[in-house]
Amino acid sequence: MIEIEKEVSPPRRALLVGVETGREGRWEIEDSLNELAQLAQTAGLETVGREIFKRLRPHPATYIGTGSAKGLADRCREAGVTEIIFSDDLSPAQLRNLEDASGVEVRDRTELILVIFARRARTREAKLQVELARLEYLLPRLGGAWRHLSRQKGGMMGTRDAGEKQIELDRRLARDRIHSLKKEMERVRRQRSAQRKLRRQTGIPVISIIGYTNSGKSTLLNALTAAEVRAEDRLFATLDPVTRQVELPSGRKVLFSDTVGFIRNLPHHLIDAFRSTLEEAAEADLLLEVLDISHPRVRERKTVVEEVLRELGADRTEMIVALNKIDREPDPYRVREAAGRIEESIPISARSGENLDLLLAEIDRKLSSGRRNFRLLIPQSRPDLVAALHRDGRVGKIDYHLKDVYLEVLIEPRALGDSRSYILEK
Ligand SMILES: Nc1nc2c(ncn2[C@@H]2O[C@H](COP(=O)(O)OP(=O)(O)OP(=O)(O)O)[C@@H](O)[C@H]2O)c(=O)[nH]1
Ligand SMILES: [Mg+2]
Repeated sequence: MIEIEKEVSPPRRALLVGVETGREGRWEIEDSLNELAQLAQTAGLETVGREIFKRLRPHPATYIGTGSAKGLADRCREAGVTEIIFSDDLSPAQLRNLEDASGVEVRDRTELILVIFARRARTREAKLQVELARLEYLLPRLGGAWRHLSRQKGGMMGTRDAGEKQIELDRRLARDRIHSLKKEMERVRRQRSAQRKLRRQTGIPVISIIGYTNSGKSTLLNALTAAEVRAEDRLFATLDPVTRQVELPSGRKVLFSDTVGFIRNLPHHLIDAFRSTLEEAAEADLLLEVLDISHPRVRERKTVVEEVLRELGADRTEMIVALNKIDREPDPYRVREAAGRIEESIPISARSGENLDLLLAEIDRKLSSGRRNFRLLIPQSRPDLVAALHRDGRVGKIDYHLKDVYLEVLIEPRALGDSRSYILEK
């Protein structure tokens, strides 16, 4: 059968491997290994060492070169390593060759992220998405296990054929499953888009909290709404979207939604599989990006977020940036510098609650900027419309007549809904 559930169970000792091509700086490789170590920890692995190899171009068979692969094998034996994690993506052949050379399991970063997602998925939708992503990742890699088998029985007539046949069978099964998962995801996508439409009709604006993983999105949602979303010092603590209602200072009600975080080089299989979740985030009325200002690579992370948004077609949605974790940043100059450089940004601490009032006021202002004054004459038979105008707009004047209600309201045109038919011309 196809091995979908290749879980990591502790204690397992990992060696992290990065390759420096000379095109990136020393810093960059250190950073990506730091992030890889965090991913490994999240997956329940103990990191026992790091190796950085220098290579201008990846070696087609072993990525790091044959000599280095031998060195790596020695290092694994010395340190009692049970698996090697590569910071770059490896081809199926490179994976196999490196496993042969080292005698331990080899994974690349994409697979590690997939393992974490699989562990974190709680809802049926998230589980479907993860399964789809993993199968798509595994499909070209099917065959490794059978290669071992045919070699063990080497020389026996026909086993090679039997192995090949089994690979073909596995591939077909995987493809069938991918097909049915895709169909199911399409259904989920349609459902979500129908729900979004309904929500639009209620006129309550949706604000999506987005940002790099571990930047503090869930902590912020918790601070704003007393929601109890799991927030922890791990990568991808949140996979399933959570939405909560909040009242802004003006009395306007909005929905905040918190969802899966972004990461540098987000594996493509995951972007595709999580499209319905990510689209939900991207189609908000307003994006609230949370940036961890205490992280040394703030700029790069902001760029990553922008790239993912572009990919989702959401790069033109209005955005406010929360520069989070100011309680942890000892250098006030750095915060001021970032606030000056990044448009529409507000320094906050989701943990201490500092400046959350400013953030809410800014969101209020941003949402109100599209408001206009309307004069309306609503029939008494439609108290629902009058209630909606009170909820979504600011009612300046109201007069009850025999059959109608006269109102002057400051409201966004798109929030008018059915009231649109009762606008009084000048
Ligand atoms: N010092 C400090 N820590 C914070 C702040 N906000 C969040 N954190 C911590 O940062 C870590 C990550 O917070 P989360 O809210 O889980 O981050 P997230 O963006 O939801 O992360 P994912 O769901 O994994 O993408 C947790 O340990 C939080 O306690 C803050 O303002 N100050
Ligand atoms: Mg979270």
